[in-house]
Amino acid sequence: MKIASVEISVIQMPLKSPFLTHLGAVKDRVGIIVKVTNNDGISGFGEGVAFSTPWYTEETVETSLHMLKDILIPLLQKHPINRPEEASNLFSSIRRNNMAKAALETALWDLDAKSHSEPLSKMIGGTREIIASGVVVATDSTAKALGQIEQYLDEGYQRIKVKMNPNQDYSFLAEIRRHYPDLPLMADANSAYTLKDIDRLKALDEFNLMMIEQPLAHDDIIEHAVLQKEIRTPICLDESIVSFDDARKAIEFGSCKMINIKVGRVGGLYEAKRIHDYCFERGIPVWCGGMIEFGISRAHNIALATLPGFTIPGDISASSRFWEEDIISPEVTIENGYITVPKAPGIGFEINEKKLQEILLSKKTFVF
Ligand code: OSB
Ligand code: MG
Repeated sequence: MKIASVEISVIQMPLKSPFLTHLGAVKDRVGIIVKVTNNDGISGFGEGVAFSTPWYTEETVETSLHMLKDILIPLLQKHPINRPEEASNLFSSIRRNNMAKAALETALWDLDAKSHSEPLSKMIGGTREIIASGVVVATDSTAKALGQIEQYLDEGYQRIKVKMNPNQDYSFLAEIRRHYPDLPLMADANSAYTLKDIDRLKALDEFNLMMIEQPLAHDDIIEHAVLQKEIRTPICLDESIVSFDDARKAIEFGSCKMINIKVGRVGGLYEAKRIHDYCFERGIPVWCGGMIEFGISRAHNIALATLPGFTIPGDISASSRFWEEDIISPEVTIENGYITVPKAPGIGFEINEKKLQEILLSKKTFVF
């Protein structure tokens, strides 16, 4: 890959409505766009998905920018690579900072797929032409949640995920189930519980949830295995899985029965695919998580979710879920509950340069 330049843009856009979890509210999304251009003038795009504050993982927009500008881009300048698969190994000399790594790595994948005139989904071994779409309801009242669920089901979403915590669990889920007894429903706790809450979590078994996502500590694997033995509802891990080895250990240990794979959280598409392959061989279902992202990351998620082990609808919703106008063209849309996988080379979406310009905070170019 003969890289000519890397351009880092920081953008900011308000969400249509605040995204509420027990850890705080996201109202405005700041994001990082990485554009890697080769000597033939072909560009690949990636997106940094860290938040402005470290509420979900330890990374932030600022730490990602530091890693990209001062560590990862200089590393790539010094050690040219031939294939995007090599980026993961090159970056392994740097501990963690997975979202920064993924921002650059995914841009290299897009560039490589475009320079081979191949869709990214095909390049990584994807087999689906359409992918099932799910959506997240993240609000603080049962009435608002019911209203949003109704709207999203009208729009065709196949599965609803709700945010849950000790102030919003049993009676909240009971009310949703009263209205929608057969709805494919799951709940994400973002680490709101401890092992002291075993009985409380056991009581939720009656709601036939598809899974409970990340009930215990963000970095735990051991106590989730204890909890999983006590509850019937499958546990899905999100925050706890930041690498292939975490996934392997969690499965060997019985800490979860499914995994939410996020490209940013695990450091890129290569690691995401390794986790997928491991789970697929063992019959462990995986699904693609979301990061309240802009269209570029969403496009990478669509490509990832075409792999055969992604058997559960992910948090890959339409551009309109969060944005008045997205930064890609066409925008991601849902039809009968599915997203059509683009056939154009790379991520298969064009950049909406006008929108990108409108929400741009800063830009820096690194010439190779
Ligand atoms: O825990 O999966 C999560 C959003 C931001 C950070 C963490 C999470 C989420 C979501 C929604 O649940 C993701 C989305 O729809 O983009
Ligand atoms: Mg989650």
